Parts: sequence; C-alpha cells; structure tokens
Amino acid sequence: AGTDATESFDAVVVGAGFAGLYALHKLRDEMGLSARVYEAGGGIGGTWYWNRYPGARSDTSSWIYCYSFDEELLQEWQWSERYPQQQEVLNYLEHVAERFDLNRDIQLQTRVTSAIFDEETERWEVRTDTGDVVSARFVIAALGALSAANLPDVPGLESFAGDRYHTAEWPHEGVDFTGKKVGLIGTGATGIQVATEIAEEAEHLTVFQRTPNYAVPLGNHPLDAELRREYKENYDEIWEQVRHNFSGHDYEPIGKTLQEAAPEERERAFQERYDRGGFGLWLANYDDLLENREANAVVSEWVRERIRERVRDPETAEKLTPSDHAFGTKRVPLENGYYEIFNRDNVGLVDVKKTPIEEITATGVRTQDGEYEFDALVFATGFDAMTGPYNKIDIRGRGGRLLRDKWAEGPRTYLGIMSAGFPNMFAITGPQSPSVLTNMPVAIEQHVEWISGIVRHMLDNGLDVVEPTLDAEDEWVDHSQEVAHATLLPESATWYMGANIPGKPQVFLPYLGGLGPYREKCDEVAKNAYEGFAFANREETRA
Ligand code: FAD
Ligand code: NA7
Repeated sequence: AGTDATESFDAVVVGAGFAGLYALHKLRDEMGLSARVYEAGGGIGGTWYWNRYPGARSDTSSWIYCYSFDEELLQEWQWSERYPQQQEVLNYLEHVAERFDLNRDIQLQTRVTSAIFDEETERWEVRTDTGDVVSARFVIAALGALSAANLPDVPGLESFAGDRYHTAEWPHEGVDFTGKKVGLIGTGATGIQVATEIAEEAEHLTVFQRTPNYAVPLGNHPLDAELRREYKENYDEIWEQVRHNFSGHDYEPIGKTLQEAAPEERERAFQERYDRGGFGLWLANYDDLLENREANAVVSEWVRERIRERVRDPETAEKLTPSDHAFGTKRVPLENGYYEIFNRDNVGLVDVKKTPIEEITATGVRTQDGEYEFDALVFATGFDAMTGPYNKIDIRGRGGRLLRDKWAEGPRTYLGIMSAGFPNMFAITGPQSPSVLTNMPVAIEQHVEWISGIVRHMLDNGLDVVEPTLDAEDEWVDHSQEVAHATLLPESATWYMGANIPGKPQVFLPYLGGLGPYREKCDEVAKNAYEGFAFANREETRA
C-alpha cells in the first residue's frame, strides 16, 4: 500500500509524561523495540511541564508519587517534602529521562495530529503538526488523562486587554502579580492551590466560584533524614500495599461502616484525619461513605462545619460551604490556608451560580450584579478530562472509522486499554481504567507492564495484530458503568462524568472498581490466553 511515511518504528509513543517515559524505557530498553516518542510540549514531564502555576504541587506523598520499577532510583532519589512542588516532580522526571537515556528518542514540540490504521499493511501511519509522517506497528497513547486544558467559552473572552492565563499553560518565566488586581475563575483542586498563593502577592484577588468544594488540609512538611530512611527501608511493603489496594495511595478504609461507629468515635476519626492532612477523610474513612447517602451526610456536614469555623464573615463562609453535592463525589482538593485567604482585606468571593458571568470585557468581568476590573485573569477551569486528548487527534481504525465518532456517546474500551476496531493501539490510563481515581504513577506502571506483556506475547507467538472483541468491550463498558452507579459519584456534576464540558456525553469516565481488583482482572485476562482479545496474522486476514 502507498504510504508517505519516511521512517518506520515498532512503536510510536504519544506523550512524554510519567507514562510515555516509562513506556519508552520498557519497549526500547527491555524489549529491544525501536520507538519514537512525540511530545507536544517543549520539554518532557507532561503535567509537571505544563502546570507551573504558583502553588502547583502533588497531592500524593512524594515517596509514592514516583516510579517503583528501579530499586536504585528509588533508593537514590531524595524528596524534600511530603508533597513535592511542581518543579521538584519535574526535576525528578528529567533525572529519570537522563538516567535511562530517554531524550534521544523523544521529539519535543511535536503534536501528533492523526494516526490512521492501514488495513492492508496493518500498520499505523502517524502524522504530526511538524509534517512528520511515520509508520508504526504499535501506537501507545500516553496522552495524559488531564492534559487537554479547558478554557470555557465565555462571551468576550478575546476582548480582555489585560493578561490572561490558564493554570495548565503557565508561562515558564513565571508571573508577578505584585500590585495587580487579579480575577480567578475556578475553585477546583487547582484553583484552591493557586488562589492561596495569588492572595499573598496580588493587590487584590477576586475568586469567581461556581461550585464550593470540600477542601481539607494538605498537611505538608519537610522530609528529614529520619523520615526518608524510614520509607526507604519499608519500600517493599509500601509498594506491595499501594499496588494492590483501592487507590494506589497509602490509605486504607477503616474497615467498618459509619453506622458501626459511635458518634464520639466518628468525631475522633474525622478529626484525626483532618489534622494529619492529605486524603485521609476521603480514602481512609468509613467504608460506606461514598455509597451510603446517610453516612455521607454525616461526614459532609462535619467538613462543612470546619469551613464555617475558619471563615470569619458568616456570609462568605456560607458561600464557601458546599450544599449541592456530597463529600468525596468530586475530587477532594487539598489546601494550605485556602479558607483563611477570605479573612483578608484584599480577597473577594463571587458566587457565579447566583450571579453568573455575563461577559468578559476589555477591562474585566461583568456578572449579573456588576463589573469587576482586572489587570490579569487566571483560568483554573480544569480539563477536558480523559477523552479530550484522544478526541483532539484524528484516530482512524478499521474501515476509516474515527475514534471520536465511535466514542460520540461515551468511550468504549476493553479494560480501558484498547478499543475494538483500533488494532495495536494501547492507552495508558485511558477512560474506563482506574486512572484519575488513583495515585497515577502506580496505575501507569501497571498499564505499561501489562501492555508490554501482551506485546511480548505477540512477538513470542508470531502474532501480528490484536484488538478486543466487541463482546468483551460491551461487557466492560457495562461493568464500568454499573460499578460507578453503585456509588454516589455519578450524581455530582464533575469532570469524572464529563459534566464540566458543554455537550460532552455524561458517562462516568474512570473505572471505579479499584486499582487492586482491576490489576487482578487484567492479570487474569492475560493468564487466560488474553481472554476477550482477538489476535490475527497478516496472512490470515488477507486469506
Ligand atoms: P501527562 O503528564 O499529562 O503527559 C501527557 C503528555 O502527552 C503531555 O505532556 C502532553 O503534552 C502530551 N500529549 C498529549 N496529546 C498529545 C499529542 N496529540 N501529541 C503529542 N503529545 C501529546 N496525580 C496523582 O496521582 N497525584 C497528584 O497529586 C496529582 N496532582 C495533579 C495536579 C495537577 C495540577 C494535574 C494537572 C494533575 C495531577 N495529577 C496527579 C495527575 C497527573 O496528570 C498524573 O499523576 C501524571 O502526571 C500523568 O502522567 P501521564 O504521562 O499519564 O500524562
Ligand atoms: P476542576 O476540578 O475541573 O475545577 C475547575 C473549576 O473551574 C471548578 O471550580 C469549576 O466549577 C470551574 N469552572 C469551569 N468552567 C467554568 C465556567 N465556565 N465558569 C465558572 N467556573 C467554571 O479542575 P482542576 O484543575 O482544579 O482539577 C482537575 C484535576 O487536575 C485535579 O485532579 C487536580 O489535581 C489536577 P464547577 O465545579 O464545575 O462548578
């Protein structure tokens, strides 16, 4: 078949974050395959390359927000804090890229624009915005679940004459807000981190809030030699735990329901978790909080009380207190003095559910109750999560079918790893895998290792192409929706549900069955001769 491809690889990997870097190392260094990585950014690191806003840091403990595949790397790398800042995670990933000599196969500032499966040759033709056309047997989509920034289509957006920023596309040289009037739109995990920093620096900050959140303390602290020694000595156990538990984080549920605990015991349990900081209240709480409405109401009200206590002005406190969704059904933000910024004279809060933003003007933002003037506008408005990065690429499988058309009513995958009709294309932390509901490096390692297992199986057995059967895919789609709908999570308007993007189908995107059970399922599939996958050889398909 005719092709414009100028180079040919065993695998093309798209994206050079945690996922793409490990995929390259695995395929190239451990399996001996030829591989090229394309990365849209001007550097490697993915999330930690792009999200340079003040206050950006991981909400996962540093000692498990990293790779576990290399014992020496684990022992040598020194994290400085419980929750590393963006720059520290980026330094880590740059170190990994150097250590494993990855950079020579990564082409930066190159966005993949299309990937077309040629049924004749059974290879993918991959095109980029720099005019590259290459051919690959395998495509590994390491696109990131949170890499397509969402800038809402507010009327007048382009007319704003001041400086405009999105947190996920932050300027490398940084931004000095000293003496500036700043408007911030969005109060998710990111908005809460960035607001706390901007409040310190700007002359005035106005926070535009659509949905108040249940933010709980981060509890950051430096790591001294003693703490570092402790986790390094216990790494075997730590990884064993996080690989097999629900979330890949070092948290475990209490092991009983809220009903089974007396009120004083609950109070103590909540307070301890709040004081210690981190996701404890979310991921290490009573077992039924995300399924049982009554149990959830207890913890929701408890967190609301903490918010009210911390904000002096009762009217502002009430605005900041969530009332229309249940605790833990949206991604719980971690904060470090967020509520206290509203006790300052230079910070204001606008409830845009009550007084919606009507337009952005040359000088600021106009809501239903008036005009606010700004020198700078910051959008912390999140991402077109999980499917966004796929939909931005023209991915054509068998019969020239576009993946985004196949996914028009929601993603359809088997195990979140492959989609029928798109042979030899694998997703890392794709939709319908645990992905964003986990500590992601752990989920990423599981995917990369599982994918390299199936590729190894194909190489060893002389199999050319693989794709899931439609039956296996349909079953997985139904199962992943069933698991989600047994909880309270789909009831909230979240990016987990696609609800943050106008027109996006409302289906629960990540797999909510837990990372440990998911890993078992994937291992079982592999053990049963890759049950649910169909392999074929070129000769057979042609015959
Ligand atoms: P990414 O790091 O997103 O990398 C994907 C890369 O693919 C990007 O660099 C992108 O430019 C590139 N790409 C996408 N499409 C194309 C294309 N068509 N062509 C070329 N390149 C392309 N996770 C946690 O577990 N704990 C946390 O505390 C945590 N905090 C977070 C905080 C923020 C602000 C954000 C945004 C995310 C956070 N995450 C966290 C999730 C985080 O995304 C993952 O932990 C992890 O970094 C994902 O790695 P990745 O390689 O899968 O994706
Ligand atoms: P989120 O959680 O999607 O938060 C985005 C915020 O922006 C949220 O408060 C939204 O309100 C708000 N938003 C979005 N669009 C609008 C419009 N049009 N008008 C007003 N307000 C709007 O993204 P984050 O970046 O905070 O977090 C995403 C993940 O990435 C998380 O895991 C982080 O760790 C990193 P809403 O709640 O939808 O009413």
